[in-house]
Amino acid sequence: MSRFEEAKASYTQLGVDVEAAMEQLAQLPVSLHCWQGDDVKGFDQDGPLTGGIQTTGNYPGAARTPEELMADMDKVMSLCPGRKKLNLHASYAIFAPGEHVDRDKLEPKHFAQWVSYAKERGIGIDFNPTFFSHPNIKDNLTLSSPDESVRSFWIAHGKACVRISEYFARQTGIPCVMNIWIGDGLKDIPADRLGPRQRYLQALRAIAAEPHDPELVKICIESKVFGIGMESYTVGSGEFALMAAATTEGCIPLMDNGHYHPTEVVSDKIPALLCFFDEIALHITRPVRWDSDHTVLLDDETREMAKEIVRCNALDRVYMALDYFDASINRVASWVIGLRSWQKALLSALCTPHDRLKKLQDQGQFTKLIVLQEALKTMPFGDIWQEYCRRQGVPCDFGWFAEVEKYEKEVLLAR
Ligand code: RNT
Ligand code: ZN
Repeated sequence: MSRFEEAKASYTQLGVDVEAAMEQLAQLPVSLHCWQGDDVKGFDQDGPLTGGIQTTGNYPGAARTPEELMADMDKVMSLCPGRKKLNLHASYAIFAPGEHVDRDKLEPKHFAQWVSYAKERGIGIDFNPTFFSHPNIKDNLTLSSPDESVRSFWIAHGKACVRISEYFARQTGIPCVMNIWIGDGLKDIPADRLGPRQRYLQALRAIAAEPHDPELVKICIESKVFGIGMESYTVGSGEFALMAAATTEGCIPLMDNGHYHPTEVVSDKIPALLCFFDEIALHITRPVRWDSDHTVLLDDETREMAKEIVRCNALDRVYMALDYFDASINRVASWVIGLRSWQKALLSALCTPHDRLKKLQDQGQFTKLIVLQEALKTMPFGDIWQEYCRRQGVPCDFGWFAEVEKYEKEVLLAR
């Protein structure tokens, strides 16, 4: 018997159908964030990354143009199993030579090249209005600014993005998840915590009221605990974003697992929100002590999040997107490590006998439960993963990096 056949037999004994697991995983789209390739710079402005987030590191080879970014993403997708989706930010608009429009005036045509890219590869597109890295951020505020002209500029941006999202969905035939994250906040002690939140809520509802088909455009709101330079107060806090999503028609909460206090875990929040929302969305990242956006790995919390999605039977209710940016290592490798890690976490979750484990919990057999949970940790999962990669036509864990090294030498270092 091959190693795979042997491993499969061990799983069968546990009541796990690995063939079904692999088939199911192959259908699940994971959204690949375009911003890992260029340190979240985008193409619509030359300034630095500002507005509460920061990339660290200066590894050579960052993408400078849409062509370079597209080529890098192709390399990533060729090295990762599973279905993908493209996750774009509005700042990645592609203008005709000499053309430039501000963010409140963006139109579908500015993303036509991305649509062609997605269509040629048979993938959907997710979208994000870009409320950072822009001169119209006044005192670190956008949608919550007390300045009416600032606020209306950003509301117009949000509305333009709803229209562009619907265009993506219609063109690709796949619904578009549009996520709103604003870095709005204050460095020091606030004098008014309520006003900015009321303005943000009103602005969010104005954006969500832009006419759209709710089956095609899924508007999300992402919370955060704090941002760089905004340490004392975040307008879009956890409670705010959750309640805003709950009370705004067609709005979905998005949890980024880097956006909570260090001992809070999103894995525990997933089933909590699934009690109330038909659909939820995730940004999968790796926080190290804070929202550091390290490359996603197959670590305990990554695995636990995947387990929750699977055992809540919520694979069709959770939109999964990667969100991190590491400029300290090869960016293409970072992307591949993260996407493959999440795929592994999902496959491992799909190869877990959840019914059996749940039953032990419900029967109060806690000793047996912990014994089985520990035994599962050393099951021959690697052989299942290896077979999955083989069937998907991508290299194994020991094989893919050679291709990235070659790509670095031939393409990235020539930039
Ligand atoms: C920032 C948020 C947000 C961004 C992207 C680029 O802390 O996580 O989702 O990372 O929109
Ligand atoms: Zn995020």
